[in-house]
Amino acid sequence: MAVPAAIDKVKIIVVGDSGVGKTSLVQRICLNEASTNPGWTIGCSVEVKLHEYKVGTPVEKTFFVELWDVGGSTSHQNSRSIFYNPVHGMILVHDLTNRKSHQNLGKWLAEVLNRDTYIEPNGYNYDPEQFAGTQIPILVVGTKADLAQTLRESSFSRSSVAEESGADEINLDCHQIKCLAPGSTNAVNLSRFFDKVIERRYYSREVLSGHSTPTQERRRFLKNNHID
Ligand SMILES: Nc1nc2c(ncn2[C@@H]2O[C@H](COP(=O)(O)OP(=O)(O)O)[C@@H](O)[C@H]2O)c(=O)[nH]1
Ligand SMILES: [Mg+2]
Repeated sequence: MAVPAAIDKVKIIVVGDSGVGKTSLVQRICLNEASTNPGWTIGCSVEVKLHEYKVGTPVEKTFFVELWDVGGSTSHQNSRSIFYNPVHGMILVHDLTNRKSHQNLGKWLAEVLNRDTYIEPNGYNYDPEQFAGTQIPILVVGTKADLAQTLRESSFSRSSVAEESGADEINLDCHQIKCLAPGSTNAVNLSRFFDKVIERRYYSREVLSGHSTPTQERRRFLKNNHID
C-alpha cells in the first residue's frame, strides 16, 4: 500500500472544568487506555489519532486528528487562548455527576469562540443566540456515566448547550474499555464528528475558495446570525 507523502491534519480543542475527565477521554480516544490517575494537566498536552475520513466510501482518506487537552484551571485562563488558534473542532467535556461542570460549558464555548478578542477574566458573556449554529463543529461529551447511573443524577437528556450550539453529544465512562468499541453508537458518533471537522476544514466551499482567518470566520458567523 502506498504511504501518503504527507497526511493532512485537523486540530480539535478539548475543554471543560478541571477534573471532568478531559485527559482520561483523550487517552481513551487516542491510546484506548485511561489511567485511573492521569495527573494534573499543566498548560496543554496533545495526543494524535489517525482517522479514516468517510471510511468505506470512495472518498475515504487518512487524516491526523490532534486532540489538544487544555488544562482547565482558572489560573491559566489568560494564557490558554494561545492554544485556540487555529481550531477546527471543539470537544466540550462535562462530568455527568457535576451539574456545575455542565453549566460552565457555555463559558468554555465562549472562551474558545472569542479567542481573538480580549475579554476580562470571568467576563465571558455566553449568549446562546450568538453561538447558535457556530461554524466550528462541536461535540459535547458527558463523562462518568458509570457514577451517574449509580447516583441516579444523570438526566441523559440532550444538554442545553448541545441544543443551542447544534452540537452532537455522547455520554460515556472513560474507564470502560468498551466505551468506544468499534461499531458502538459512541464510536460511530465520534467518528462522524471527526468527519464533520475534516469536511469543514478541507472540503467546504469557503475553504476551497481560500483560507479564512478567525476574525473573518467570526465576522461571517455574526453576519449569518444577524448580529452586528
Ligand atoms: N468513574 C469514572 N471516573 C472518571 C471518568 N473519567 C475520568 N475519571 C476520573 O476523574 C478524575 C479526573 O480525570 P482527568 O482525566 O484528570 O480530568 P481532567 O482534569 O478534565 O483532565 C480522575 O481520577 C479520573 O480517573 C469516568 O468516566 N468514570
Ligand atoms: Mg487533565
